[in-house]
Amino acid sequence: MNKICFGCGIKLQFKDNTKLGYVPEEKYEDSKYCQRCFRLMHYGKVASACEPKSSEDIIKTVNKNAKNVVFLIDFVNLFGEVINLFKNIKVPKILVISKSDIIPKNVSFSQIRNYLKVVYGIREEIIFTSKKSNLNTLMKALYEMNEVYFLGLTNAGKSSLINILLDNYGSKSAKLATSYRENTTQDFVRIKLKGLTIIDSPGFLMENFMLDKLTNISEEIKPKTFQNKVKCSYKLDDILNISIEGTSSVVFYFSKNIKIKRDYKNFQKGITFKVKGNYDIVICGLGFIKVTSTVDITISDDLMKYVNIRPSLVGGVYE
Ligand SMILES: Nc1nc2c(ncn2[C@@H]2O[C@H](COP(=O)(O)OP(=O)(O)OP(=O)(O)O)[C@@H](O)[C@H]2O)c(=O)[nH]1
Ligand SMILES: [Mg+2]
Repeated sequence: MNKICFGCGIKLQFKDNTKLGYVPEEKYEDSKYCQRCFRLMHYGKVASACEPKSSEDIIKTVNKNAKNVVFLIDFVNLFGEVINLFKNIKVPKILVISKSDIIPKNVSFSQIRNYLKVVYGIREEIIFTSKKSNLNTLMKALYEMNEVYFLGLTNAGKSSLINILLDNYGSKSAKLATSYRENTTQDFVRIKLKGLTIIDSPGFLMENFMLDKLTNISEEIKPKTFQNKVKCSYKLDDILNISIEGTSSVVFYFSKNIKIKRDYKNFQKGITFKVKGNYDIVICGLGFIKVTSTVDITISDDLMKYVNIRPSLVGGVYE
């Protein structure tokens, strides 16, 4: 009989310890988890992941098999490319803005909701949740369904949210594997929660997506504002260096672990482009920078793939 790892959804096997799903033969019968998930859950260690499922494959499977979808996006990853993944799901769906605890206090949920409707034309129900809040509202929506797929970018918090739902409304023992690394869940995992079946999914991976321990945002974002008058460069630890020319307020929305240093002498070389006032420069997976007036931005060539421009999410004209 095939056994599936409850942590990541991959088929358990004891033939090859370099492949996914490996568990030592003597442990095979009793194991619920592959060695990778066991180590991840107990020691925070993880072997490098295998070839991940492509976004197209995930969407194809879901559009073919799913009856309902809960799609998670966290606050720092609300931009066109991710919204398009949501739009490609053709079955009844709800948008969940996950990790709502990282949203700065000066940004209201209704502001974000309104923005998503006006800028991206989202008509579906939008629910804000975190590991600690608003689970009842989500649960109420889930009880209307028999079966639901949880989808979203890698690291959006799908498995964590399912674990919390299990904790609060069902079994306390079983746990899905979670981590700040990408591609923690490797395949679909079916979970029973009372009369409901939840299917955890491997996250969508984007090539242009920054993810590491430092950039993982674990608490409320505290925006940092600078008044830009002359040309300056802003160095975000060793992750990002960006030069800004023009008179504008510049507000950084990043993890508080990332230190920002302004420099008036050493400018960034690379690609220069104009950003209009009340637009955001989104650095995928990391955070975003809001400018209130038109500025010239310079960023190194190799970091350009992480950049997305969007109408300002915070305090724009959509409030
Ligand atoms: N601040 C905050 N962090 C969260 C929340 N939920 C999850 N996280 C963190 O986000 C990271 C990713 O969580 P996972 O549940 O593994 O994400 P996933 O969507 O299942 O990721 P994949 O399996 O790779 O697709 C972990 O470091 C979690 O601790 C939340 O509500 N608030
Ligand atoms: Mg997961």
